[in-house]
Amino acid sequence: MRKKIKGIGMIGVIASLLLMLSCGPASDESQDYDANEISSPEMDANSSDLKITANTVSLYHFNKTYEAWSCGPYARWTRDVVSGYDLIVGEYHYDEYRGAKLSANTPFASGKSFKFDGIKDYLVGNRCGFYHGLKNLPQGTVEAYVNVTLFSGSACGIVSTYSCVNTDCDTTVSDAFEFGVDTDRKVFVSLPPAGVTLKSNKLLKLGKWYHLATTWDGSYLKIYINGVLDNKVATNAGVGDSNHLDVGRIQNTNAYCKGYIDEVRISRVALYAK
Ligand SMILES: [Ca+2]
Repeated sequence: MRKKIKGIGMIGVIASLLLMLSCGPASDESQDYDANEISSPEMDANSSDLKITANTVSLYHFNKTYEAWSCGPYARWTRDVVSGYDLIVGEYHYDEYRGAKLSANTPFASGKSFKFDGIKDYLVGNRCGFYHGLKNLPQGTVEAYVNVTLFSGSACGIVSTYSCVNTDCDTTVSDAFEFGVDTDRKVFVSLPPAGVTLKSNKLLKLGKWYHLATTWDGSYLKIYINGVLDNKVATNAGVGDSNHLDVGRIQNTNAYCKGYIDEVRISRVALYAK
């Protein structure tokens, strides 16, 4: 009997160790996701990072933030490991660091994600006062790991790009690109200049991690969920030039995300083609 209990104890210790190894550091909120739901070709449970390829335009691991006085207001930003097109998290003068917070809740074994509270949290492409968006991409992929926890009156904006007419950005032109999860729990992507919108067939569950990708290849705009093609629409439209890029918000509709976003990667080719 005693031996049996001891055996169970050892199994418990081993199970705990395996759990620690597989889950990484304790999260600030429970990791409510199903590992089977995350099975994209790029999923690597032993890594905190998506990969950089020759076709990667931008990649944000969201594992760290940096702070400095060096470029105008005291700012906190997160790094684009490919192009240096960093994203500003908050500027002290303006918002007292209001904004998204690093979180240990990530589908990966280590690293961090960004937690967005659904109340004006978003990251914006800006480094030392120089805003940036995306250069024209006739073909491309935008992807991220996303865990929507709640819809608080708006969709969850994952990535949007747009152009501001003046430096204060109080006048914008139509978004060039919108990618998010709508309040009906369907993934959506829009190319407003072309008048093209696509929604997923699949309904996402709240509180679960998914790998969400949208691709455009000159023939089709597509949505992939966990690496599986979900829906597509015929269009030759691509994503045009922009001078701003937001993560966690659809700019034109102020659709702030409530949930977690990790590993945003932008590529100049359509990945996941089938
Ligand atoms: Ca990460």
